[in-house]
Amino acid sequence: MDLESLGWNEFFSAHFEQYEGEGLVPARVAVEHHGFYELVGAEGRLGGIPSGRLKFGGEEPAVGDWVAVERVEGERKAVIQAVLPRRTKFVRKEPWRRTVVQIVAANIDGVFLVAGLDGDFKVRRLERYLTAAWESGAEPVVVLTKRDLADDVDERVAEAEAVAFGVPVHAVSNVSGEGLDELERYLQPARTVALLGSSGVGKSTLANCFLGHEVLKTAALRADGRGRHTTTRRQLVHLPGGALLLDTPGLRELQLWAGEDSLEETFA
Ligand SMILES: Nc1nc2c(ncn2[C@@H]2O[C@H](COP(=O)(O)OP(=O)(O)OP(=O)(O)O)[C@@H](O)[C@H]2O)c(=O)[nH]1
Ligand SMILES: [Mg+2]
Repeated sequence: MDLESLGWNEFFSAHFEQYEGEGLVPARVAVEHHGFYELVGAEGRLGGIPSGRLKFGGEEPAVGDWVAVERVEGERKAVIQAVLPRRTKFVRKEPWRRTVVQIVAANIDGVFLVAGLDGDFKVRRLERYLTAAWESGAEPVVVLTKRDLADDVDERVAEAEAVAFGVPVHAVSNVSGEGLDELERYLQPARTVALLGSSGVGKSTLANCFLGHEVLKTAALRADGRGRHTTTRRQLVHLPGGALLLDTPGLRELQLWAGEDSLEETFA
């Protein structure tokens, strides 16, 4: 697989030069799960283990990152020696640790801010996602799913547009397929788009629609409100058309804006 089709470009190759002499090769982080990494590179998939240097004091790899790795001979494994600088990043704040931010998605060109039109649609929440998306450096697009379940689609789209300040808003159905063709323009070959939004809004279902079959696990929320977070790990998938989608577990909105204003609310 050529690296360009995975999003590699001059920015990363310039930063990689210093590692070439050390015999390292570049790879992209496709999956992260409790400290375990799956990487994709010129030679396909590899399991990734962070080096001691990286674990203690180095930058922690995030999904979407480009890393410099040392191949383990005879095995489909590699030791991650360094994380290349990020072009863009979508971060989440840990509400209980003000100084710690977690990288939700790295090196993304676009962000689909996904919200469902099935009754739980809140414009305020969308505003917070938009703020976080602007900070990421990636181009945001608002995707309102489950249009098949809503009877006031135009009204909801207008409400979203009113807070989106020129960010495109699309209403789609992952069930009937209506509106999905409008999203194709953002899914260009080698372009990485992250799916972000609350649990149950249909992020993984949307990804499966573009993958053409059920690759990612999806599930309805249980009636008692439990059983949320069907997706438990961040994952980069390559679409047949050449774009890369980064699926994420649902975010709790608090984690998007736990900064000064949340403190103000706490101490008001
Ligand atoms: N009617 C309807 N149902 C949808 C649509 N999109 C997704 N769903 C359903 O919504 C439920 C949740 O979808 P998921 O794709 O698992 O949601 P998710 O955003 O990935 O959720 P997490 O992984 O928990 O963050 C599933 O039962 C889907 O079948 C849609 O456009 N219309
Ligand atoms: Mg999911």
